Amino acid sequence: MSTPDRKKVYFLILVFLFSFFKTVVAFPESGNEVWLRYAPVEDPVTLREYQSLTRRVFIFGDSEILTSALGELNYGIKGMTGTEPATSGKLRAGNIIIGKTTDIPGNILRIPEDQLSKLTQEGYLIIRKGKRIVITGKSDAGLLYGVFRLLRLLQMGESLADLNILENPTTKLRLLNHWDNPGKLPAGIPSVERGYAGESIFKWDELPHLNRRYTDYARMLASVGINGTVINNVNTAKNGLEGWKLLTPEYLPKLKALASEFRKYGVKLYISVNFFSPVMISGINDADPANSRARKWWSDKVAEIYSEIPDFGGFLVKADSEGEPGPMKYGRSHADGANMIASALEPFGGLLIWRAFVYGNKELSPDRAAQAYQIFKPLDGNFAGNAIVQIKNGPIDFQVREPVSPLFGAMPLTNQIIELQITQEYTGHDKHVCYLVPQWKEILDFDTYAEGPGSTVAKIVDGSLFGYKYSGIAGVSNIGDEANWTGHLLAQANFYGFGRLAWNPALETEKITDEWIRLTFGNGEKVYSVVKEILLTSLKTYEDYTSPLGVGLMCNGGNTGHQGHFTPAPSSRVNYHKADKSGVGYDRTMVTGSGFTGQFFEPVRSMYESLEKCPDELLLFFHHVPYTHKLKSGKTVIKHIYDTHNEGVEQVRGYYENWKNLDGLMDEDRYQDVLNRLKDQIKYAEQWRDSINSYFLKLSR
Ligand code: GCV
Repeated sequence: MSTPDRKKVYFLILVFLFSFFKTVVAFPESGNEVWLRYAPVEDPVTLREYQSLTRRVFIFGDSEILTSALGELNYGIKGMTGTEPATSGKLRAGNIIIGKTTDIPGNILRIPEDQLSKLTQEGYLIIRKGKRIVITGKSDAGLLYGVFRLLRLLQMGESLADLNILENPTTKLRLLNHWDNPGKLPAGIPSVERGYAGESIFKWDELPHLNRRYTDYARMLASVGINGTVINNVNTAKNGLEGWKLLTPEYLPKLKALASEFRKYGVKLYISVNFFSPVMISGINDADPANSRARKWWSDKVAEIYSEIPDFGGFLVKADSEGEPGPMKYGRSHADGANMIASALEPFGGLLIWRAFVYGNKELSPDRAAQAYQIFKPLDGNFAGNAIVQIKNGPIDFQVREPVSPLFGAMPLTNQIIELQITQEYTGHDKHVCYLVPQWKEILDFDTYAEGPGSTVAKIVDGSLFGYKYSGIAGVSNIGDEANWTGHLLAQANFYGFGRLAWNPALETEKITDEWIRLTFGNGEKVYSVVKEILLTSLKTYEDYTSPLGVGLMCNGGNTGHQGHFTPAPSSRVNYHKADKSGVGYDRTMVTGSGFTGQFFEPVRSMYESLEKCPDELLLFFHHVPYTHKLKSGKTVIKHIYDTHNEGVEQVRGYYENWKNLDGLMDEDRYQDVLNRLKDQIKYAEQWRDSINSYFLKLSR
C-alpha cells in the first residue's frame, strides 16, 4: 500500500474507534472550543467527499487575516477529516482556492457580473468549480468569513456538491460591548459588571504579554462575524472604578497588543472613555466642550492612540448617566459633548458612540421610560457625521419583556446602534437557561412605522431606512475566563445567536438554533430535539415564572456583584409595577397616565394607548388594571399570574427530566454541568413563583 493509502486506512480505523468509544465514553469536553470543535466526521460517505475536496489549499495574497483564515481552515479540516490540507504551490484539482475577486485569474473563476456586483466589502462567495471549491470576496475579512462558513458547512455534515453561496453582512457595525473593569478593583466590585462567567478575560497585569485565549476570543468573534469590540465597562469611574485610566500612557502598549491580536481576525478595538478625562488625566480645569483646552486634549490623545493603533475603532461614552459625568454639568447638550470627541476622531476615521441610556433628570417626566426620548429626540440632526447614538432595545433596562424604545425611528438624521444584552443581568445570570434569540428577533422585526409600514428596527439599525452612514448592533458580552467562556454552557447559544443576528437580522431563530446545536453537540437527533425544545421555550418559561405581562422590574436591587438583579423582590419595586390593592401596572397612556405612549408612531401609539388593543404581554407596561381585568385569553390578570408562575416551574422540571435522557449521548462533563444547573434552576424558579404569587395573593386577596 502506498503511504497516502495507508494513512487513509489508519484514519478510517481511527474514526471507527472514535465513534465506538464515543458511544461508550465520550471524550471530556469543557465547552472551551465553543462551536468551533471540528469533531471528526462520522459518516464514511461524507468523510470521503470532504477528504477528496480538501487535500490542498491554494491561497492568493498574503496578509495577517489570510494567515488566520488559512490557519483556521487547516485546523478545522484536520480535526474533521484527519488530514491537514497541504498548502499547494500549484493550482490542482482538489484544491480549495482562496483569494479576492481581484486576485483570482479569470481562467479559474469567472464570477458572473450579477454576483460580483452583489458582493459587498465584507461579503463572500463560496462556489464549487469542478473538483475545486473557491472562496472569494472583496476583502481579506470577507475571505475569513467565507472560511468560517465553509467550516460550518462541514461541521454540519452538509453536502458540498452544488456550492454557490453568496452572503453579505446586512449590518455595518457588529460590536461586542464588555462591561469589564480594568485596573485595581474597589472592594466588592467584580472584574466584570453583570458578568457571570468568572473573571475578566483581559489580564491587564500581564498585558502587553498575550496568551492563547485572546486568539481564541478573536476567532470566536470572527466566526460569527463580529467586527469590533469595546473591551471595557461604560462605567469608567463610578465607585472608584479605574476604566478611565485606559487613556493614560501606561495602558497604550497594552491596548496596542490587544488590537494587534484582534486585527488578525478583522476585529477592531474600541474603548469606553470618561467624559471628564481631560480633567482626570491632565488636570485641565474643565471638560466643557466650549473649552479649547479640553478640545485640544481630546485631539492630542486621539492622535497618540492612532500613532500606535492605526485602525483603532473609536470610543464609547456613557455620559450624564448613573454617576458617569457628562456635558450637562456645563449646560451643554449630549450632542455638544459627543461632537467634541467625535471631531477629534474624525481625521482618523474613528467613531464616537454615545449612549442614550440616560434617566433621572428631575426636569423630565417622572416616568423613566419616557426620559431618553425627551432628551435625545430634540437633538436629532445635531450630532456629527461620525457620531452614533447607541440605544438599549427597550426604554427601561433589558427586562425580559418591554416595548421597543421609541427612539428607534425618531431620529432620522442621527446614526443609531441598538444595544442588546447578551449577559443575563435580568434574565437569570448563569443560573437559568434563557435563550434570548427569540426576544431579539421580535425586537428587530418590530415595525416602528417611522416611515409607514415596514419601518422595522432591523431596517433602522442596518442603516437602510434612513441611509445612515454608520449603524449597527451591539451586544453586552456574556464572556468571562471560565473554561467554557459563558458559565452556563447553553448561554453560548446566546453569544452565537447574537453574532449571527448582528450579521443578518433577517435570519430565522430556527436556523440559528439549529446551527448552534449541531455545531456544539454534533448531529445526533435525540440531543438535538431535547436541546432545541429547551432553548426555544426557555424565554417564555423564564418570563412565566418571573415578571408577568410586561410589568418589568420585580427583582432585587442593583449591586453589581453576583447577587444583584437576581432574586424576586416585588415589594421593593412598586415604583415600576404600581401594584396596590386595586390593581397592577403602570399607566403610561396619554389620557390618564405618563403619556409615554405618545412617543410612538401611529398606529403603534393607538395600539398601546388602548386597553382593548394593547397586546396582553405588554398590558401591565402600559396600563394599570384591576386584578379581575379579563385578558384576551379569557383569563383574569390574577389567574394568569398564578397559572403562568405554576406552569413556568413545571416547564423547568420538564427540562431537567428531559436532559436526564441525554445521559451517555454526550461527554459526561457537559452533560453533568447542564444537569446540575437545571436542577438548581428548579429551586430558583420555585422561589420566584412563591414570591410573586404570594405577593399578589396578599395584595389582591
Ligand atoms: C454598566 C444598568 C445595569 C448597570 C449598567 C447600566 C448601563 O443600570 O444595572 O450595571 O452599567 O445599566 O447600562 O449603563
